[in-house]
Amino acid sequence: MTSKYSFPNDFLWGVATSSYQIEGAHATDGKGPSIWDTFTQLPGNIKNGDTGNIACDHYSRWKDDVATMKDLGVQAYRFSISWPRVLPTGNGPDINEKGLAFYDRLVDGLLDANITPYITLYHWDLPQQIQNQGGWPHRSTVDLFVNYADIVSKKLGDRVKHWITHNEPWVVSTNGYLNGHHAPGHKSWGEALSATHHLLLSHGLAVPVIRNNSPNCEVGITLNLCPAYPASPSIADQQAAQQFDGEFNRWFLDPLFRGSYPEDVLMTHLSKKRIMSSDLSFIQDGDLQKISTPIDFLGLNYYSRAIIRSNEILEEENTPVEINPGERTDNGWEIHAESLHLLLKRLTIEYPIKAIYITENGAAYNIKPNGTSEIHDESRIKYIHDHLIACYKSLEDKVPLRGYFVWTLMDNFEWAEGYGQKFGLIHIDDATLNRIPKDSFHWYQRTIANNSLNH
Ligand code: IFM
Repeated sequence: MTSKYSFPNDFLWGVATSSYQIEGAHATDGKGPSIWDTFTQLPGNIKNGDTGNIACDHYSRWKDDVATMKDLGVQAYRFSISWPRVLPTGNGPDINEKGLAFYDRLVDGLLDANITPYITLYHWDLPQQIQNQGGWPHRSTVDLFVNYADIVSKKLGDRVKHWITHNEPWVVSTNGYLNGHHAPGHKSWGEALSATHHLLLSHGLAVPVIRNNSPNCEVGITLNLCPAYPASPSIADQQAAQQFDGEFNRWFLDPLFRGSYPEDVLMTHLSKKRIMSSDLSFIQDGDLQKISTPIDFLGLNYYSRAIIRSNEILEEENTPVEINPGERTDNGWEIHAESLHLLLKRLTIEYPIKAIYITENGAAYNIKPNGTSEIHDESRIKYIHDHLIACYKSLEDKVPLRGYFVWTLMDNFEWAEGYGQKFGLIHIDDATLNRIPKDSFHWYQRTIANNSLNH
């Protein structure tokens, strides 16, 4: 029987994780400290004082986790490399061979299980020593990242053919250097803007290095994008939504795919005196050309949209204020699957993007086992189902969407929220760290097996 929602035969089904969120083993086998090891030790930074010291203990249990993914039926697994596990001080040539060997074994284990590895090089765990030297706001970090990308892609590039340079540079710069919610916890517009630029530059410079080390590979970058809609048709609300879109989305898309920063956003930064024009000297001649080196795909992390109202009356300036009208997941993010469809169409129309993967999509629902070994997370199933319909409609509209990765395989360390927000298809028992697949795991398993949504 043909289902109404049958996906193309080559559509890729996957799950995604990241190193600090699942590995644990924070000081094992020669790993150096990352900014998250430091940040989580400071009281008040993370809910309940949680840390990633043990996390899901994936470092020891990876073989079981790969077997579970094989059982799930995913064709691809997106995971990240911990930079300080490979280079304890962040810099070559002091390679921690034991750390690199862990990823070598993991890649082989995945390939043996017929699961294609998608590697993210940077998912936020910067070596602490690099932060001590200035971190992402400092230009020297660019070369250090390229050196790290070179080392990893040289080692794994014979077998790994899908590379993502960075995960969500907006989060790195905004939460890490502007509002201080994430490591390293700084609060400075100047730092946030230069961090963004250096993240993007390091991406552009790493692309040819990875291609050289990994013949016939695909390289891309993952952005978290958030479509913005005005709360009313008023000019003020429309301008506020455009400003939000500029700072959240176009500030990353334009340099990557057009080789320029959006003029309106630059003007806003200057007119609001967030930065002086002389401070923009971190943008050097030739940088934007390097940043816009053509890539093979865009990774899109989509969770929610934003409804934007201007607060011009209150503060006599047009500043976007995000409001959140609809149904929400347990961490307060509005559920709006249709916006994913519209976003995918917009990306294809406005930017020369060859291919897109949804590298993350999923929902926080903090549903616990009900005394049995079952976890009935219908709400997560509905969330993923509805977003897959958005993917399906996008494919019908000829969006070059190649695959979909659920965030995330198992409940894990959700950054400043600690272990309280649960996005996993698998529950982790707090005391034993035993894995218990949720109903959503079994539902996704059937979806993959049928390559369709009707079952
Ligand atoms: O857990 C994070 C992930 O590390 C990056 N994208 C969003 C997820 C949910 O907050």
